[in-house]
Amino acid sequence: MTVNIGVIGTGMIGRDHARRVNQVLDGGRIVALSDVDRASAEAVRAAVAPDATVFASGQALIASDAVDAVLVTSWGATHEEYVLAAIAAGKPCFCEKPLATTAEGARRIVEAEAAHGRRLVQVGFMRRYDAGYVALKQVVDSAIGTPLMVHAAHRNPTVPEQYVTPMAIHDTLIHEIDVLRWLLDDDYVSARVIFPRKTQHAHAKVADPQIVLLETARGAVIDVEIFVNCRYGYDIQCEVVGEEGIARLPEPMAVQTRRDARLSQPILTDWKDRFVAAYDVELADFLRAAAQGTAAGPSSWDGYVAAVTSDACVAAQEAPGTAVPVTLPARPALYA
Ligand code: NAD
Ligand code: ISE
Repeated sequence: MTVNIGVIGTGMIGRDHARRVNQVLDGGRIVALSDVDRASAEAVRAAVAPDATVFASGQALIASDAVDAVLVTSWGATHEEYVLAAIAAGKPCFCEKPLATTAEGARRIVEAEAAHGRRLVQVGFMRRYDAGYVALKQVVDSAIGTPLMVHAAHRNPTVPEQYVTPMAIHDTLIHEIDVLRWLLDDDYVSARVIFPRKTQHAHAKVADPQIVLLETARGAVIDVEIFVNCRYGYDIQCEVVGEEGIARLPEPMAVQTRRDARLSQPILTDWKDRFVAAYDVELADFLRAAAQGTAAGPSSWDGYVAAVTSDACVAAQEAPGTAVPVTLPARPALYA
């Protein structure tokens, strides 16, 4: 079966996902596009989806009988209304991170989906589909004993002017918040933030770097360095320290060169390249489940937990060094 897909938000990642559905993956085709900037949707139609209709609004796209399933790739603050509309229409919906920009918003989505009684939402936490993280999880689950600590880093070469201090959590750390919880199969109980000396390369509105300390229900302690003006590349690091050994996320494949008395290896600079294969696998999973009228992979509940944890981390930014509790209600049966 071919799933007819509508894309809401045709910026950087919406365009890339539209390309992926039409040119890389089997099982789906882009039939509808919408963006508040209509010219952007028209440009994506011309570039990668010539058969698509451009809709004047995301709501009209979701309501269209031509659309079986929806990709929400607009700005984070607009995700909630589109995901709720997709659930109300009973259509599978892939939503880029964050599921919602507030925990209450994410909670409303969880409640709507739970009331619907069947999973319809997949959140775009693509790292769970990355071959390196999947391999790391197999080792963590079987070969290094009880996990005690995680040392992680999320480094971007640079960020735009509109990137402000809380975005280090909502926009950037949110990937670690999800993937480390999945990796350890554990939940968070508290968050702390420490600000080292600020890099001269960060603009005025972002404190950079930051260190976030997360404590889990089973007592593991995680430190994540977020450094979004590191200059040298896009670099994701993760090391799990267990009772019996240590496991490390593999580096992306790269050719080593020996020349002029140097051993060297390139480092990626763009997040799109670092997780390109994972984006393919996550969307393939979405298309497979959508063909059955449902959703798989990271759920609304995972999006909600990430939102609650993000809020605690932002509160912790405001009181550096203080442990802020992460408190979750009981998990609805749909997400057991
Ligand atoms: P972008 O600014 O390039 O594109 C967003 C698009 O949404 C723009 O074209 C904008 O006009 C449109 N838009 C804004 N409000 C809208 C609305 N109400 N209805 C319809 N369209 C609207 O941003 P981006 O980098 O593509 O990011 C989009 C989303 O994807 C964000 O939530 C971001 O966090 C997420 N993202 C995820 C990853 C990942 O690694 N998983 C990477 C990048 C971005
Ligand atoms: C961006 O939105 C992403 O999701 C990238 O994966 C992340 O590395 C980057 O920091 C975010 O800005």
